[in-house]
Amino acid sequence: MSGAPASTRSGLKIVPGACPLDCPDGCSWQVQVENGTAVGLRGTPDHPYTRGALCVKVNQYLEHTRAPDRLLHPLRRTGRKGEGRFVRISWDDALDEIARRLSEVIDRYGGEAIWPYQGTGNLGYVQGLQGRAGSRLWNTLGASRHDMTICSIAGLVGTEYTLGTSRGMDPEDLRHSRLILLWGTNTLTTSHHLWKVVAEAQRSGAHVVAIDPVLTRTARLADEHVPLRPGTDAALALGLLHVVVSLGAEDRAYLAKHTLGWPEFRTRIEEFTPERTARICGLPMESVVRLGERLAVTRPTGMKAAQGIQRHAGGGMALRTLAALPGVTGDWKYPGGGIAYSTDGYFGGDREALYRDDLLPHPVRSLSMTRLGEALTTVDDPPVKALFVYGANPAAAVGGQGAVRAGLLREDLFTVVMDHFHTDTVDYADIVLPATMQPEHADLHDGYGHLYIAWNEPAVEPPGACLSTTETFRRLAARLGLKDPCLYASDEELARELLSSGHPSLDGIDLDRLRREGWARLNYPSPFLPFAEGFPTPSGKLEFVSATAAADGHDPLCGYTPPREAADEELARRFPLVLISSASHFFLNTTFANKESLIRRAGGPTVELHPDDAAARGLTEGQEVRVFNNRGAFTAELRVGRSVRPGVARTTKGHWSRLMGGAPGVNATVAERDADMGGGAVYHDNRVEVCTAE
Ligand SMILES: Nc1nc2c(c(=O)[nH]1)N[C@H]1C(S)=C(S)[C@@H](COP(=O)(O)OP(=O)(O)OC[C@H]3O[C@@H](n4cnc5c(=O)[nH]c(N)nc54)[C@H](O)[C@@H]3O)O[C@H]1N2
Ligand SMILES: Nc1nc2c(c(=O)[nH]1)N[C@H]1C(S)=C(S)[C@@H](COP(=O)(O)OP(=O)(O)OC[C@H]3O[C@@H](n4cnc5c(=O)[nH]c(N)nc54)[C@H](O)[C@@H]3O)O[C@H]1N2
Ligand code: SF4
Ligand SMILES: [Mo]
Repeated sequence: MSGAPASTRSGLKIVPGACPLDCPDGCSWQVQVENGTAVGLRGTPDHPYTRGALCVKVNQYLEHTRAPDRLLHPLRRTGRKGEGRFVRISWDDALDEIARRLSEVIDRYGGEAIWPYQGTGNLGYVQGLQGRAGSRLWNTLGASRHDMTICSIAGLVGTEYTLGTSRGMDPEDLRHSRLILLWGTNTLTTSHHLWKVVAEAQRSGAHVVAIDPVLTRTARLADEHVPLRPGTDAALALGLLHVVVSLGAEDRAYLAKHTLGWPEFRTRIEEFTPERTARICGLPMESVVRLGERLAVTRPTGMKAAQGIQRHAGGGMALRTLAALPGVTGDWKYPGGGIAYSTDGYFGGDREALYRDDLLPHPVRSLSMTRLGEALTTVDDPPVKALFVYGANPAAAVGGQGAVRAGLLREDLFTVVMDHFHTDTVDYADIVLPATMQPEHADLHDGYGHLYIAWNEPAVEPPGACLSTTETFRRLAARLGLKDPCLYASDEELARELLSSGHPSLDGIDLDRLRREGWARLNYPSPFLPFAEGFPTPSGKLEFVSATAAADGHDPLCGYTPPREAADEELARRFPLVLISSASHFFLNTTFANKESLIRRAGGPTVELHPDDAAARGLTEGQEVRVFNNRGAFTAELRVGRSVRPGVARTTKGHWSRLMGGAPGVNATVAERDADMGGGAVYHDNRVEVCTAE
């Protein structure tokens, strides 16, 4: 197996690993090591999903690990908060100070005054987010819980009401689909390995539709682009079902046997006539009817949605209703039918064994990742007094940037930031800790867009004084005088505990095999019908009507919840444009936005307007513009083009303020407000106006 560590010529070793980044593709990779130095990196050739290719962002990852601006030593702040001036200190000094400050906070305010703020920089089960690295220590201290609301939660909660789980199709089964609906996901940019599957289906005759307010790279390669108004996807789904039902094409046998609440849902569908749907979505009526007719006759229809679509006030309901659509057409019974949102959870590892929530001395509060500014500036019971940021860059990535920065500026807030680079957030740290990068530590990964897991074997020694996340927390536990042996588990022990769940998805997979082979497909059939044995809902059926949703305060019935700002006509008079800030092709969130070669390709911040919107403001291509609303503003270079529909503006996430002379970024305009479900973020439900920059 080529994943196995092997010597290909004297002194050259191939070490199996995996990309740690927040990307559904979860690539398996191989590091070539010669004389202790990593000399090459490639996607694992025989991995069925990675297929030997990484991506434009990660192809030069080794170069990034050796970047001259990499953090190599602990630092202590010398200037005022936010100035970003530091002096080098030893690990002993750093750990002494952190242990002392955390102990003081606990004595005076209690453990909940500590907020372990973990982001998506590394998704690993050992070093990263999936395993909540550090959780055992934070639980022992009784720290506040970190509620991971920034990314996909609204859609996870929404799909779960309908299906009883947020897991759906194996995305690889889209190769069997005859009609593919890509709902608000820019596959070629955000999960390009899936495009190979889609393209395979397209070559064998499948019709591919991109449903996106923006003509993305993906939409250009699709057979059809449906540029609906932001936040109106559930209305479109209901309108398409209206056409299906008018043609009598609903799968009555499936509906009778496998669904709950069809009569009520049918009544709701009947409200969404093509005329009304077209009006809500801002589409020609014919395009609703035509797509509805295609959906009525094409089995299997496979749908892929990702996170972009659910960053609106009604984002949870959107996914809840999309997951219901294949219940009407009966698509859930065919390979290649249904919806894939996230495969998170198919890996049946024992996460609880890593988290050890039983160590909590008492129940603690949760603090929402996307409400950072509010929490730092208003929460008082107790106030947040210590913030430990790792794998995250909230000063750039979180909405309400003004409040976030005001909070981070608090002189009485003790902030530790552990990272690879001097990010916007590092500017606000009291202590900075240098973390290892992926070839330098052990980890275990799954992917949220496929059904494989991978082992990442350390390939080289860390540079400078960098330490892994796990080692940092082990040393901090010792400094705090904590005794519980579980705080000192080695990386290998953690991985073995995770893999010892006895879950059927892991039959035949253990650490020794992963080490040998690099990766494994979880034990699910292919093709895979996830609901062949019924749905894991309370009724055992797909629930158009959900008592669980009703108990949580939502409409019992799947439907359409309009976006908040995007649908606010009063607000539209002041801020006529809905701003979408989607993924950049060259950065991953804010990761890589300091990498010279990628900045060169991405350029600075841009905002794209439709020619009519630009002309109405007397704006022209290439000029510097100010994008603003009542929350904040940022400057960007104007692009004028027909990739956006009138009334929509598009920019990308990721740019760092500190590399733009301290200028605010797009998140200065984004609200700190929750979506309808799970407290999700609302990045794309954001009204702005654009004018000439002063
Ligand atoms: N290159 C690159 N890859 C990435 C990332 C990155 O930053 N860069 N980020 C990673 C992360 S963290 C995530 S969560 C995923 C996200 O993966 P995606 O969800 O695919 O990415 P986004 O760009 O956030 O949004 C996708 C599309 O949704 C559209 N959109 C916005 N609002 C709506 C709407 O209301 N309805 C519809 N139908 N479409 C809408 C946007 O125009 C955009 O083209 O990608 C991951 N992959
Ligand atoms: N306007 C707008 N903003 C958005 C979005 C949007 O669509 N629009 N998308 C949102 C989404 S989907 C997400 S997921 C969030 C992401 O927001 P964050 O979770 O804050 O992720 P990043 O901005 O990529 O920052 C991750 C940091 O972790 C560091 N890091 C990587 N690996 C490690 C490690 O092993 N240890 C340590 N200590 N550090 C590490 C990286 O260097 C980087 O600085 O951004 C959100 N922000
Ligand atoms: S960012 Fe995504 S596509 Fe690129 S190497 Fe990592 S997992 Fe693969
Ligand atoms: Mo994300």
